[in-house]
Amino acid sequence: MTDSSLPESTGADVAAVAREHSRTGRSAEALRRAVVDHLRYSIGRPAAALEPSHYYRALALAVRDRMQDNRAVSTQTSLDLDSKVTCYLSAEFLMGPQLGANLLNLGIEDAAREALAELGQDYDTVLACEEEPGLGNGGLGRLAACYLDSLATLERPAIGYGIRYEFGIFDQEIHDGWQVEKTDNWLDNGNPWEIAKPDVSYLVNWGGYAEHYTDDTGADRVRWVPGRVLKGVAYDTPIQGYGVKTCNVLTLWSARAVKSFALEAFNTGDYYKAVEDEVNSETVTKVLYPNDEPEVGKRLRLLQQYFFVSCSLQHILHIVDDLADLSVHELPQRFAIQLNDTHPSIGVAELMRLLVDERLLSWEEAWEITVATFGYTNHTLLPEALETWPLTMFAESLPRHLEIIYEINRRFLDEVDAKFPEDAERLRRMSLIGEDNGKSVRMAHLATVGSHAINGVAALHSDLLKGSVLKDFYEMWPERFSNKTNGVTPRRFVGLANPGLRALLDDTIGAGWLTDLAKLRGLENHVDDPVFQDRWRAVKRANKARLADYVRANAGVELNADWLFDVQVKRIHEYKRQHLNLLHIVAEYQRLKQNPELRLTPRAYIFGGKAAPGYFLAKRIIKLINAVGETVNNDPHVSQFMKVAFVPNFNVQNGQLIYPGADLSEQISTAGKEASGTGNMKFMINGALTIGTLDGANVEMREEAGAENFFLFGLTVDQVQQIKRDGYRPSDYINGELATALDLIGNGTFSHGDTEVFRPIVDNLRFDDPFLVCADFASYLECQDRVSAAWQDTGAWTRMSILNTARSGKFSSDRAIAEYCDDIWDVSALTVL
Ligand code: 26Q
Repeated sequence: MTDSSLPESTGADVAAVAREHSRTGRSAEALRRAVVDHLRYSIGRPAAALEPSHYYRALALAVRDRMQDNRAVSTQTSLDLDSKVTCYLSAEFLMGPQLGANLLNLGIEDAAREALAELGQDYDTVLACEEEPGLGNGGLGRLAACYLDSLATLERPAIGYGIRYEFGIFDQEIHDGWQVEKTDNWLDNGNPWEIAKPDVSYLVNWGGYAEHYTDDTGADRVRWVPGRVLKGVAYDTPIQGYGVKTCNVLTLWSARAVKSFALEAFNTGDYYKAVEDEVNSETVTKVLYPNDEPEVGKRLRLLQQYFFVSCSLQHILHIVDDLADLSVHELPQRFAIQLNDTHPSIGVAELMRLLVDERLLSWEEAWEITVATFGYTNHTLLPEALETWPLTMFAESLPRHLEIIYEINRRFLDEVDAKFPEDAERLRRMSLIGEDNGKSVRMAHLATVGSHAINGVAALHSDLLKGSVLKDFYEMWPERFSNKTNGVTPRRFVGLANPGLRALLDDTIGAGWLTDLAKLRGLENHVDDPVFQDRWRAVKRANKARLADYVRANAGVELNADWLFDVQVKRIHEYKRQHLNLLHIVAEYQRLKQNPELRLTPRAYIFGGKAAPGYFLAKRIIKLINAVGETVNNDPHVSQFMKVAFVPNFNVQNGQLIYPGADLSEQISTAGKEASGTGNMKFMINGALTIGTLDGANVEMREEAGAENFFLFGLTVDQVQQIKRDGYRPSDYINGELATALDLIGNGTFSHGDTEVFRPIVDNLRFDDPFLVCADFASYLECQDRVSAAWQDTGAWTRMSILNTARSGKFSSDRAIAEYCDDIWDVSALTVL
């Protein structure tokens, strides 16, 4: 090391570059030196033993150094200028691989490529060594990650708070067509992005009882005597904005034992119980729970939620006290806390407890602060997905919080009663405590009552929220409700995922679109230019070839990149209707079998997605996709016109390969069921056309793209509700090609004669069909025929593809975050110099 005392250079001249600091320099030479330093001092492997994974870690550490430098300045600026900070509380952050994204945001991709080349390493090989942190299930977790990117890029001070799961979402393997879950060991090779902060740690109580007493002044006080105490330790990951100095932070909490807590605090003398408690403590942040599990209401899940929320709120109050020398009364002026769904909603009661029991504020003062600080984003209307906790479990786990919730409820119901007198039914509906099938705590009600702003995630979803799940609350406080349509970050989902398109866009409309996606509208000027159309097609063709390579290697299916690539990737769920897609495939198969002269538009059907391990039907749908694929792909005649591939282990990393390679995006949920969808937006930005229902953000995508550039089918929300009211009978719709398709699946055509394996799916559709697959089938089939016809006119398809990208600007997470900042958080930009 020679130059650590020298100031960092900003000049580009050779002498200046030579003097650049190894920890902060942006030139290829400084990066090369940094990598060599880290290989020696942080990784400690002899040169002869170095593999690409070592270079990955060294480069990651070098990149982290550069972000830490920005991070220090960002924090200082924020403190100096008394800025307001957004705290985004989320049980999930599905970050995806970090190295590529951080290099892009720092603007040092080319320098890194050159540095690695000088060291004899291939850039893509080194980047591919990263094990992605899968700390989320799907849309909700990925949304949180996109929002962190936008907050930093828009220079808004922000902290993400979550859980450092040791095991993220399981890895999916496909054995004999079935999903097999493998544990995700993402930390096995260490995590170069995080910095452990053992000194940033808080105690978290659990269980026990609440003790009421009178203090010296004669005031009534409450002390929580816990049954257990855990410790939360912070792990910080820097979040670098694109093209700016701003570098925010994601703080994830990891659970530790409090040494000898049981012995010292209570001195019960039960040594083995104490040891057991220590072991148990660390299991709290071991594993991410999959959604859609039939068995919910697990005590450990409640503990996870309370654990990370308590640590986060204690941290925020610590900043208020010690660092900024503020009074807690100023909390809402300095911090906006957003609840990403109800998972962190226990925070409402926890902040009340911290303010009333520990800071000795009056109830009224504490409540005013709490409501002014919290905002709540709802992500689902599915009644089975609304979080409730059995009252007895809640009482045993969080006895003091239950008392607080009762008091919130008492005052709240008084307010309701004052506004809507003598309406007992309304009080029952709105209570924070549910009385149907055993008493429970309704977390969505707690989040709503404790927040000054409540929002849905797409226009339709927000309207449905106001009209159904939260109708009574909307009538109570209409001014608190708004819509914030989701968005996705163009940096990752175009900049990184689609370098070909990025270059074409830079060339055609100039740089600048990556931070102002509305600029894509400029493409409309080129939509009829044949030269541009050719370039557009060439980019898509190359992306499809890249995807075909991946599918060959990972699904064992050979695809022709000239075919129409029809893609559905998302969690496997009945409401998302992967089985509707399959029924169309089976119908096409049947058409070919019946009429060998038929010349179908050749299509590759590509699926991907995980099923919750305990979700019986979803797992069988995966098996059916693979079974149909096997039959179709191995039929010499049929496979000239169609292929079916299931890409195993859909995640952020392979998503970046899949979205840009799609011609057609399947967004076919039952109207009213998909809150927003965000995959739909990733496809659209990358030039895929959508076949979709009027559900979630599809509605707005179609509005933006123009109805003529969107393949619409299916029942509307109103029609779905009407059919359900009238008593839905799937048999009314099962005829013609649908009847044949169901017969084929049931009679063993795709299962070597086995008539049992798919019976649960077929029976479900024939006799129940809760998501109206049968009712929408005819419309879907007719729409798919229009898709096939449209594909025949290459020029017209290309035009539609260009227009979809051109009109996708609204779906940038920058737009969404700007709206949150302006309408809910009141957080403004803070330029870091
Ligand atoms: C709850 C209790 C116990 C265990 C797990 C859960 C749990 C975990 C994750 C429940 C739900 C989730 C995730 C939900 C989710 O991803 N929702 C999606 O959010 C997206 C972002 O707003 C929307 O675009 C999707 O429409 C919505 O389905």
